[in-house]
Amino acid sequence: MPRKLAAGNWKMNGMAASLAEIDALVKAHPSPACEVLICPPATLIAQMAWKVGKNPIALGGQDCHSEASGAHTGDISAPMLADAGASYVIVGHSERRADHRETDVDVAAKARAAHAAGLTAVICVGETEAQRDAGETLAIIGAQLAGSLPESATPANSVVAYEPVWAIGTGRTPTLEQIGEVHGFLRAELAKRFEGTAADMRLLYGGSVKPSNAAEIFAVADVDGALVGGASLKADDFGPIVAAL
Ligand code: G2H
Repeated sequence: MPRKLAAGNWKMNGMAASLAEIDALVKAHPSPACEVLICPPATLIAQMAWKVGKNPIALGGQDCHSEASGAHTGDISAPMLADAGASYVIVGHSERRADHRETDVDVAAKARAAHAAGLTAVICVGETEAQRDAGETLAIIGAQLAGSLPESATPANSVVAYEPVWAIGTGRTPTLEQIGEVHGFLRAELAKRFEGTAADMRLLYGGSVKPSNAAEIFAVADVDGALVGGASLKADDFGPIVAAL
């Protein structure tokens, strides 16, 4: 498996017509140098899995319940995502933390469920603008990381995505130095827990990644790829981001 990961988070965008983007992406994804992951709405995963076929594009959910099954109207479990063709699931995205009041404890439970279902969990952390302005960024990120990574996490079954909340969908990005500082901090924190193997865990940057800034962000130390929202919806945008990795 390639180390670099370009992950597209379609959020609540995409209907059956959007499957055409997968055809274009399959054609545009030329290189085995990086792994490509698309996390569409759950309604599209099974159809997308059929479209992707044997092409090297992984699929993921955008959230999962912490239980494998049961009376939880409207929720989707990790085994259901796996059954539909997913091999990844995003947990703890700041939009889930804000819209659904998910805590670190909730996120860890979801990641644990993902691991139990054989999925790789993409565990998101990130500070708000007020927290950054207050000089609390590393303390917040450290606490979120410690609280959101379950005991089942390993560098093989987990990916950490740093997504500053103020950079999501705003067109604003941290400086390369700020990204490097947080990613270096994440790596150092992971090294305390995964002695000798922390370098194997992939660290993604997310927040207003686009074709014009992808290459410089990917060149930052300890950035192993990106979690891309708006610019993952069209193969014409996502293709060049993949190519920049
Ligand atoms: C951050 C990102 C995808 P965008 O949420 O997870 O979205 O690239 O649109 O800022």
